[in-house]
Amino acid sequence: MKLDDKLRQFEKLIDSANKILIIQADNPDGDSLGSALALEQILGDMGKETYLYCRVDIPSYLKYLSGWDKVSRDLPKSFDMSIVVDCSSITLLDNSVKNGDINYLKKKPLIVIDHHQIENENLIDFATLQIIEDISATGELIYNMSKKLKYQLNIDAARALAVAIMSDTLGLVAESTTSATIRVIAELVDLDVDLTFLDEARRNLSRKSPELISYKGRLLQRIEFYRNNSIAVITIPWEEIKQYSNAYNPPMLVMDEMRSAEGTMIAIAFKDYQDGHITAKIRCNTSAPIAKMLAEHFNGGGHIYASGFKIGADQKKSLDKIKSECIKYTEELLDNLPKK
Ligand SMILES: [Mn+2]
Repeated sequence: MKLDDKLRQFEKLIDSANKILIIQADNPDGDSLGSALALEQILGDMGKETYLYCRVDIPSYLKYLSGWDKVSRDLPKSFDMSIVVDCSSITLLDNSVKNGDINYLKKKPLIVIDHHQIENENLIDFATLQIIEDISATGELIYNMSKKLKYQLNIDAARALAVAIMSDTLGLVAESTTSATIRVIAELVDLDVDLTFLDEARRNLSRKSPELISYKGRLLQRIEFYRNNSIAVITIPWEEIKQYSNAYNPPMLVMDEMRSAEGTMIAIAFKDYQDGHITAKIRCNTSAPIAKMLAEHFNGGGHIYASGFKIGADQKKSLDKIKSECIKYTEELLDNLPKK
C-alpha cells in the first residue's frame, strides 16, 4: 500500500478514536520518546485524550525532556486505539507479551509508525496499519505525516520531533541522514525551534554519569593501534560488560575517538562474554570501506562502514585467537585497498 493510502486510513482510524494510547517498546530512546511526546501534542491539539505507555523505565539521560514523567508502565483502564512508535518488531514488545498486556492491546485497532526495516516474521502481525518508511528517524516520519495530513505542530511538538531526529542521526551525522532530514530540521527551525535548543538537545542526549566518564577514560588508555595506527582495537572483558552495559554499551564510549586518531581507518571493538561467545563491532572511515567484507569473513554482516560479527561459544575460540585473526585479515584488506 502506498504512503498516501496508508495516511488516509490513519486519518480514519484517528477520527474514530477518542482515547489514544501511545506505546514505546522495550528500548526507549530519544527518537521513541520524542515521537511519543510529539504525537501527544498533535493528538491533544485535535481534542484527543492521550496516554503514554512503556514497560521499560525511561533512561535517565532522557529525563531532561519535559513530559517524560507522563509515561506509565501500566495500561489505562480503557482506550480506543493504540499507536506503537519507533518499533515494528514484536520481539521488542516482549515485556508486554510476558505480562499479558499484549492481549489487551490486540482488542483495539493498533497502528505501527516506524523507520526500521525488519524481517517479515517479526512484524506485529495483528497491527491494523503499519506505516514503516526507511528514513532517519520515526521523528522524521511523523513530521512528514503531519505535513501531508495538514496537522498543526505546536512548539512543543516541533521540539520533540527535533530531539527525535537529532537523537537517531547522532546530531545529523549518521549515515541515515539525508538532505530531506536536514530539510525537516530547517522547517522545524521555521516553526521556532531554535539552534541553541538543538545544540542543547545533542549535548543532553550524550550526557553520562561521572562513573561512565571515568570508565571511558580507562577505555581510552586501553586502545591498541596496529599497522601504523590504521587499525584501532579495544577489548571489553565480561566483568565490564556486566557492570556497564545497562548504563551504556561500552564500545560506543570510545569508537568515535578510536576512529579520529591520526591515520586510523578502522575501529574494532571485541566483547568477550562469560559463556564463551565473542562479538566484534566494526566501524570504518570513508577511506577504508571494508567493514562489510571483514564481517562477512567471520560470518557476520553489515554495511561498508558499519558491521559486526559473532563467534559462537561452540567454536571454542579464545579472544586472543579471534583478535589476531581479525587484525591479520584487516591488514590484508587494507593492503589491498584500491589506490586512489
Ligand atoms: Mn528510531
